[in-house]
Amino acid sequence: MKILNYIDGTHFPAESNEWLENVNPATGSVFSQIASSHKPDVEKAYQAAEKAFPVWSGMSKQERSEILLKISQGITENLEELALAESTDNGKPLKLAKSVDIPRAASNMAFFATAILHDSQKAYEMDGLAINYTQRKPLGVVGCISPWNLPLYLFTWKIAPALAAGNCVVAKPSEVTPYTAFLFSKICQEAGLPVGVLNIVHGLGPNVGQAIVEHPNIKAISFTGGTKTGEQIAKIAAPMFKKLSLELGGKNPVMVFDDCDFDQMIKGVVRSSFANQGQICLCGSRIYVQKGIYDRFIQAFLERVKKLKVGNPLAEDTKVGALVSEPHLEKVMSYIELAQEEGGEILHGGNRVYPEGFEKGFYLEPTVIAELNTCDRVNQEEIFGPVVSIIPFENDTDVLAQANDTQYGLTAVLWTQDLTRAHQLAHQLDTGIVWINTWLLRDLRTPFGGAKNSGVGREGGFKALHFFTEEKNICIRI
Ligand code: TXE
Repeated sequence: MKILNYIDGTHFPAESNEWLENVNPATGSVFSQIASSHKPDVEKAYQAAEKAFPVWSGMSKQERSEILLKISQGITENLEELALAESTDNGKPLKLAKSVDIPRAASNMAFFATAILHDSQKAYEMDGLAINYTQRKPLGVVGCISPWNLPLYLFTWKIAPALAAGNCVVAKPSEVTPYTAFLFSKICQEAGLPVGVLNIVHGLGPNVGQAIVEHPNIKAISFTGGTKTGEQIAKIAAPMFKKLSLELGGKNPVMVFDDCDFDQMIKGVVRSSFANQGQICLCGSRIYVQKGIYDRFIQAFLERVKKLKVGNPLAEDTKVGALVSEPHLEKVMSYIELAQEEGGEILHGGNRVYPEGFEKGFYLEPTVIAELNTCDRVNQEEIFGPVVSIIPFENDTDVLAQANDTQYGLTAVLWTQDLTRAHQLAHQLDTGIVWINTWLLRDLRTPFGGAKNSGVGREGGFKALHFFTEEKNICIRI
């Protein structure tokens, strides 16, 4: 199979006719070829987007909304095929792709398709002297760059608000997981999205991603990925005064207090540790447990973790699939080695798994480490795999200081029945999101993003729509 670019409503190989191999992480074998594009392909995509802009931005919101809703419906109708593609490309359990990734991609499209109909602007009256109102215009051509962990979910999370607001898009999915974006382009065609409105260019980050960021007429960049890549993007985009929305890494603390609902908490912490093989920027990788329940926690947590079945992502009972690629597996395993060098004790896991019939896949046991301190590298750097570290704590002050002690500030999770404590800590945590007695419960209207080195700006709700617009104040003398 060949994964082609989608430019000006047509599928093309890269101009250079170069290809990248696409590997199925579950089997370790190549299953498709990806167009390996470069600057000229990005330029072609930009030209198509620029040409389409007057038509798309000139349509009524209602017309745009109807097309985006058709795309959402197309995703739902093709759920089985998209879920299988996502699992094959990424290694995630098929069940997860079916229940989370693909339905969420459909919701992203539907959410912004309808949000655009309900947006409104403020007016500012000046004591009978004048009235100001605000006009919001689409920016023009914008760039969306997405990662491999939640491929279609995050791809649509960016392009849906960009398109709804009236922009045309040059988008680049991760070269590691381009399959669902390719299928998505066909859904857009069938839904009647005018040609050139969305252009998808496949290829490597430093070739395609960088060409999008460097393009002088691409007015805004919405990026989700690693913090280092975010830094490079910011360096290029800043002198051109581009708008930037950056969703970057995390090293999220989970705080478990003596007074929590123990059963709910254990289920929740297993999920926040190992969902999607721990490859979600929102996963909790530092688990702080209050001393009074530390031993009970370790016993109950390990009991559950040992039951998580690792293996073939397509099997019904698989809970932990394959990691996304061999280099990524190696990166994650290097942190397990580092943990031991730093004095950590592996309570469970730590080894590569070779399931029968899938020996060449990239599987790793869910890994639980103890005896490390917050300042150790394993507790400071993003591992982005099924690896968690458990650290005991005394009291609220102690845990708050440790939770905030990293360069990251994406999410934090509190497990406690004490509402006062929950509010007090939630207010003092330096993160963009705090979940209390839950994890990854998402309302698409809420601001989504990180503090500190976890990002710049917020996605979600009207904020995401507004990011893709230019605001104009219009003042009328009465
Ligand atoms: O991400 P990259 P990688 C973290 C995670 C992971 C690390 C590296 O810790 O181990 O980042 O992963 C494109 N200009 N996250 O290297 O490279 C790239 O092609 C423009 C956290 O896979 O940041 C892809 O489409 N674009 C994370 C996208 O950027 C460039 C999700 C993200 O890939 C580029 C993924 C460049 N110079 C990884 N270089 C999260 N926040 O959820 C690469 N890209």
